[in-house]
Amino acid sequence: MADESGGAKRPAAGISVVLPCLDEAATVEACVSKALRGISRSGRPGEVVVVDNGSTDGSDHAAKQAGARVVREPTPGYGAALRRGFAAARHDVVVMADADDTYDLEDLAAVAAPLADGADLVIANRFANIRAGAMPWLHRWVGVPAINALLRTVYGVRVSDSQSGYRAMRRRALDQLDLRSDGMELASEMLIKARRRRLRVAEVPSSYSVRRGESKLRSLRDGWRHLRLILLLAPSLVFLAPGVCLLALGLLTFAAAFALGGAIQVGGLRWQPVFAGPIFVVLGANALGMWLVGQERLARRGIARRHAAWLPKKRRLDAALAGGGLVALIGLCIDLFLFVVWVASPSIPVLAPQLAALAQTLIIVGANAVLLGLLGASSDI
Ligand SMILES: Nc1nc2c(ncn2[C@@H]2O[C@H](COP(=O)(O)OP(=O)(O)OP(=O)(O)O)[C@@H](O)[C@H]2O)c(=O)[nH]1
Ligand SMILES: [Mg+2]
Repeated sequence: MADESGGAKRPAAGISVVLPCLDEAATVEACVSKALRGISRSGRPGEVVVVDNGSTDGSDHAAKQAGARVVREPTPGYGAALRRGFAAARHDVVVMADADDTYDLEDLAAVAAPLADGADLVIANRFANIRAGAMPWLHRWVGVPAINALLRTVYGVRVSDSQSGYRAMRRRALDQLDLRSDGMELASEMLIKARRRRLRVAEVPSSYSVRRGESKLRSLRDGWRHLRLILLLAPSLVFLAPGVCLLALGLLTFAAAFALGGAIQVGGLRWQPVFAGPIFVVLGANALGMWLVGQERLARRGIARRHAAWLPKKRRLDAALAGGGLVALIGLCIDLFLFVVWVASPSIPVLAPQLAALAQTLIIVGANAVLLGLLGASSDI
């Protein structure tokens, strides 16, 4: 952001409260009034920004009447609305909450307080005081604990209420987060990126009241969007772990195919390991290649560690071409050997199926390494 004189624009030293709002005519006015009282109690200047996505019940008018600045966001969704609100906010401290009167906005100074002690992001923990009937059983005992546990296991995020929509942060932290989600999964994205960028996250006890008006949260759709985001930002989980397992399984299967020389008899079933080995090895090697590419993409955006840092960028394509080419060449040589032996003698040599499977596997894995190297290099340009 630059001002008219060309210098960096400094945010004002007050509080911006951002409220995404979609058809909340019953409550938005009360929320804006409470937020303005909360700002005034904090003793600092401030503003309330309501982000509307085409409400049809007059929410925008009600918000304006109550003293909010209303901005509009064409892309539908909670995350899109919040990101628009963050961009429009003029103050250094940004507080986000809902426009459904479930959060105690008069107490916003308490939520923002840890920022003065060095926190970058503060989460208001609704579980400290949930009013009867404020949160459906499924969300309270299944949805939120499941997302908490996933975030803790996959990313080491340790918060009691990962889905709280009442949060405070500084402008600098918001810029570092570089948020991109359009939907409710923005709540998880914020925590994952805060953790990856080593921001300090604090929690304060808060409360959660019964909502008036219709909830915009759809448990299945939004639950899936959270899960998808958690997986997509974790290439080690999606690619590395399955890749290592498949590769190990493939190598074991190949070893069994060579050692046994034929089928394995399990009860009345006969199993030919020679057919399974190539499938496991090719899938495993592909997953590992995709892990490298995915990890590099996230590292470029500052959200993952660079695992291929030991190999300078300009050497990576050469390494992929040389390594992949060599592996494919070994496969071709085995094929050539089998062809020569077959031409020389009319009978099929011992272990020929195993050797042929190994040859095709090496050709595919080598060629894929070359292709992945080209893909990685082209995305660097
Ligand atoms: N502008 C805008 N606001 C939205 C959109 N979806 C949800 N919101 C607002 O975002 C806030 C959070 O949505 P809620 O429906 O309260 O979701 P929730 O708090 O997880 O669920 P409840 O506990 O049922 O309230 C509310 O103020 C909504 O009006 C959207 O697409 N656009
Ligand atoms: Mg709500």
